[in-house]
Amino acid sequence: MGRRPGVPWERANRPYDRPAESVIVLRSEVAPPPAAIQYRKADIVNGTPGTRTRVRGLALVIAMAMVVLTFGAATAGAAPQAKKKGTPVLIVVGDTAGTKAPMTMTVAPTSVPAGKVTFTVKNEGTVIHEMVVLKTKTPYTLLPVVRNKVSESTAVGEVADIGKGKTKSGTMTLKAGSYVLVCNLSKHYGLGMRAAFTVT
Ligand SMILES: [Cu+2]
Repeated sequence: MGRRPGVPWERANRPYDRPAESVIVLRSEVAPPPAAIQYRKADIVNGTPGTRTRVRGLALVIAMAMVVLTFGAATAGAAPQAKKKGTPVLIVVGDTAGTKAPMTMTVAPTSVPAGKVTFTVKNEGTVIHEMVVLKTKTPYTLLPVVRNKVSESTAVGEVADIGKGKTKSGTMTLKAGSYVLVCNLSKHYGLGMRAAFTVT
């Protein structure tokens, strides 16, 4: 540092004697703060440190709520179709040699609440079968048989003509009471295609 003529050495070289502009230039030359500090500053601008994380968490909750609402709406939209079906009851009918051997009919469950009931009948036999719903208090093994069949005067519904190896469904509205399920093709009732059923 050379001494300028006319200016005392101390004054020419003391920093606080520089114009304000010089001070600003000097500040801009200062290295930027480390990245970690910049991030913290950014967080503080948005609120307290950690706010960003909370904001992201809230966004996730809202997104999940929207998914649930969308799913709910879809379910509600499908509701009318679901209403067509009733309490499910699975019936399996079977035979091993047509009318030359005993036949079977299994029902599950054997009791359902009053209202719509959807019977799904699976034919595991070798010939065609059917499933008729009779409302009667007569025990299921004691229905009178006339010309190889029982009376269908109290029938409230049926799942007709289920081919060998086929499965067919039918929905009907049932009141509380005692019922008998039968296959009323010639001789089938007598060979064992009958079951008790209760609606409560
Ligand atoms: Cu049958």
